[in-house]
Amino acid sequence: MATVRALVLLGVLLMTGCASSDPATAPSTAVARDSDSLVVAVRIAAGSVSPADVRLETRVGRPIEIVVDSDTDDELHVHATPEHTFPITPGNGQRFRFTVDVPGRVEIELHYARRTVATLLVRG
Ligand SMILES: [Cu+2]
Repeated sequence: MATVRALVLLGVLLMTGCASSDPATAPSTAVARDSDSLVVAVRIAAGSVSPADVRLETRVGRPIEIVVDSDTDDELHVHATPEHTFPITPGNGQRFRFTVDVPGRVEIELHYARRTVATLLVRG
């Protein structure tokens, strides 16, 4: 755990998000894992967003799938190397899949809502 904590601190020092977000500590129930990929369910409804900066751990090369239900347009931004930007439109079950190639801390943001939905700690 000391290594993990050091990585998180390093990430905080080295990386800055491009949108501010409210810090949140409550774990989300909107996250499920299947056998080979990390699935994060995101919901945008009536101006509110969930989850609120849920912290998840994964590893380099493991597929990550964001499943979005939304009632509005937005832009999903994955602060990874390389970064990914996905357009969100109104509708349910929008799936965006990517992998992260570089270990570190990866924020997943909604730019229009100006919220961080998840922060991934990606291990090598
Ligand atoms: Cu961003």
